[in-house]
Amino acid sequence: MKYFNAFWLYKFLFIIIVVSTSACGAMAQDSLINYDEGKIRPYTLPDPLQLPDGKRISTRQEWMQKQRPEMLQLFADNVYGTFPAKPKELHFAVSAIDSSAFGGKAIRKQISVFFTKASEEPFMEILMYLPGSAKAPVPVLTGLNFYGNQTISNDPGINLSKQWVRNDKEKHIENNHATEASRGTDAGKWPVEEIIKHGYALATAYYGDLEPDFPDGWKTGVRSTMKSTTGIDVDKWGAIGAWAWGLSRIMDYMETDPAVNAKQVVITGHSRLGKAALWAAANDTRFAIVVSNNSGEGGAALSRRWFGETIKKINTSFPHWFVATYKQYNDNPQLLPVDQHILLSLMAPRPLYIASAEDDKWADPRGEFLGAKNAEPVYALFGEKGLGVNEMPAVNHPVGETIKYHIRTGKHDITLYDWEQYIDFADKHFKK
Ligand code: GTR
Repeated sequence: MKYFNAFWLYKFLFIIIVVSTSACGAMAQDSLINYDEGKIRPYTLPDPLQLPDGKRISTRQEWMQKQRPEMLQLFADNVYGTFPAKPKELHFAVSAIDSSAFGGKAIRKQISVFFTKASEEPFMEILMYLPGSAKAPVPVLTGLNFYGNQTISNDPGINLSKQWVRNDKEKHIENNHATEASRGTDAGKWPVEEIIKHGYALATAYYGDLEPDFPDGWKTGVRSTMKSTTGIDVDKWGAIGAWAWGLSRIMDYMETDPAVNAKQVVITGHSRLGKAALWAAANDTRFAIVVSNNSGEGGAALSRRWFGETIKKINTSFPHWFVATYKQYNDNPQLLPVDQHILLSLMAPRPLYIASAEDDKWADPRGEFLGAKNAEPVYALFGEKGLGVNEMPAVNHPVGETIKYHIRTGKHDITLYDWEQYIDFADKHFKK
């Protein structure tokens, strides 16, 4: 009996130890995520105007010729990887044009972008709507979508994506494939008629055409399929790099379409696709205006702030998004030679809009605001005005000029309110 008791006692103690250590482990993990401003340790941001040799720059020429290329390279080496050039054999096939979309208000075009000589995979499909009434070439809003082109509208003429798509019951994505029922399931994020009404074209493509979003997605994405063409190994760039590269290929198409004004293309992106939009626009200055919606960690939010998602967390949840070097900063963001305000500075002097959502604490709204704020010195070199305030504005009160910022009420999302601000912003800067 004694032996029996001792056995159960040991077993009981063993269970307690196992349970408590795993609980502690979970607590240690959780405690890495901070939502308390008071707990943020002091940090020093790298100065965008200080050259790596310590010298400070003071002119726009020095920025463009010396500092900008250095900073872009630091982001390539430490965060997003190489950004391959336009493939020589890139070509397009406009597969369908229909001028009866939205009751004749819009012209729908679907364009296959072939990345190699062969007119087959690998390719990306652009869905485009143009205002039906436009006489002159129109400005464009462009951005990638999350679940396939057919999800952005109920328009039955949109080709159904055939690629791998993340399963989602509500969006009717089953067995990792889009179904007919998935049409229009993301239409709330894409106010097509509103965009057309304001005289803009909309161009989008499914991000999974470039790389399916899971750790092994590179095996079928452009990092693999384009390896022999670009000469760039798969580990020299990440999934965000692949998506960003696709945005530049959309831009390539815009330059060939006489119905649009390729000098007035606004690049947009929500969340992880906001990160991709920023990286694309940093590399590709053909994008005239840059919009980042709730892009958070690895997007517009400062990494040195310990609030919401962290470098460690993002690298753990999404090991395929960035290059391996980025993981070296998991526990030491202060050692990163750049921070996200410098990524935003790479947009200068182009108009830049950064947006947050009040309930989107994970993306660190204040960190996004400070990212924008700390890009101001570079914009000032060009005589361009930034936010014009030092503190975060009230919700739904956009601030700024060439750099603009808002925090809207509500959750992590891209809403009609957000699009309305971006259209106003583009109208103002394109002097429409
Ligand atoms: C989250 C991720 C964020 C953001 C978001 C999204 O899970 O942690 O960095 O990118 O996904 O893309 O919706």
